[in-house]
Amino acid sequence: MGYSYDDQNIFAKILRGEIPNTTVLETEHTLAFRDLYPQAPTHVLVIPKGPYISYDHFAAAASDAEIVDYTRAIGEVCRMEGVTLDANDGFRMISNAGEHGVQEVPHLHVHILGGRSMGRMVQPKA
Ligand code: DGP
Repeated sequence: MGYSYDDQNIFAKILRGEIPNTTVLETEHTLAFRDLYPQAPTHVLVIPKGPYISYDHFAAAASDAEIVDYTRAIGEVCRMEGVTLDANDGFRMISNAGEHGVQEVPHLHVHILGGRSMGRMVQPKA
């Protein structure tokens, strides 16, 4: 069983310019844009431009250049949004994967959430 990327997912369409987005940062290998349904004053999604489904897929298959670019872009977005610890009270980074992670869009994305306390990381099981 390997990784099977669906190039009809919403973020692939955003990368192809078929769906508009509110871009926060674009680099050679990375795009960051505002979540359509923000759950905090800062809610930015950061995605690699390459066809990766999840963080584990990206970590295994992406080039060193893509991984460095993505990692630095995430930090840069935090700085641009003013949520870094040298400027503010911090943020939460989330990357959901698959069914157990409750991932809606099957293209790797990190959520950067900040501007308020995000509460406990995981809700207690009902
Ligand atoms: P996840 O559940 O981790 O796969 O999160 C997917 C996120 O993508 C969710 O917070 C809502 C957001 N989203 C879904 N469709 C769109 C879209 O068309 N544009 C933008 N900017 N965000 C979207």
